[in-house]
Amino acid sequence: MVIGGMSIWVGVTFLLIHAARHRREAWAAEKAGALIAWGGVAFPTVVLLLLLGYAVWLMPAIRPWNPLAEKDGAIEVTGEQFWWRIRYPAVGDQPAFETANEIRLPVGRTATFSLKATDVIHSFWIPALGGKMDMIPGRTNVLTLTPTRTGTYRAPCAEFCGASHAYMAFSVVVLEEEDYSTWRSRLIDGDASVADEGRQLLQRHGCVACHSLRGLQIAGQTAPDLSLIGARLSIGAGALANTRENIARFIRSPSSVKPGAKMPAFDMLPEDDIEEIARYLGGLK
Ligand code: HEC
Ligand SMILES: [Cu+2]
Repeated sequence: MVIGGMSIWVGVTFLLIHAARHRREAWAAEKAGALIAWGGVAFPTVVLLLLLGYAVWLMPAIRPWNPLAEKDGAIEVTGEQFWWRIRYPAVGDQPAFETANEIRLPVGRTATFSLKATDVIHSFWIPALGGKMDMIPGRTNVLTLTPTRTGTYRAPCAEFCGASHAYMAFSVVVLEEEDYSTWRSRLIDGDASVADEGRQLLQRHGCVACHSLRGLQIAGQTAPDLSLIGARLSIGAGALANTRENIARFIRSPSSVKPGAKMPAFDMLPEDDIEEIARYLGGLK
């Protein structure tokens, strides 16, 4: 772009100097007509057709030709005010499972996402990995990406969606195949082995009315799944670093961290209970 821009600039500057130094003489109508036809019609048509051809050639890599056919194996991502519901499909004998606010992918394999929204329009965008696509209530959009390098990438919501739009992001962790399978199995097995005080507090204080946690009998459907939340890079969809103090802070007053967050404040709980829950959740990794 710099080279292209500079050449045009140099060309125009020379034309300007040339025009300023020479006496203007009238152009023959025929010569002027030819200039308009070549410079104003033929040249842009050829350039635009070439660019269009290039874009059409790139398109299959961004969007499958038949999105509906690919939906079955897709990772379903649903935008909610102000967090991301993520459902992984069943693969072989491994069942489907749900998580939130973090997507992990194996490197070098094409991932298909089916994108939805429940309330307002959000937008799915992992700048480091490729295309951006709207998430529209009542519609399913399909996007494919192929991560080629391991690493951690940030993905902000790219469509203004309400008061905490700026606090709605998820992380994408691209892993080697082996690490990815380990993570997947751990998430599927859930936290069933951890049975202690913290888990009982989640039930006693009604957190499970909204939240799910694999291994618990009751599983709420309206809030982020909390399984292995201690292993995530952030809490509150990128709003805070994942530390126990921050988990406690979020529980006490979600809306002072994220204005308009759809979780009630729990600052009336005994401080010991909040600390215990934060310790428990932070330890789920
Ligand atoms: C009325 C439903 C509701 C109840 C009850 C509720 N939550 Fe939430 N919770 C939410 C919603 C909605 C979010 C997502 C907020 C956001 O990020 O915008 C959330 C987010 C969270 C998060 C951050 C999750 C993440 O993925 O980063 C934690 C931790 C959490 N809640 C803990 C609790 C605890 C502990 C309790 C019980 C004391 C509780 N919640 C009760 C609805 C609820
Ligand atoms: Cu959003």
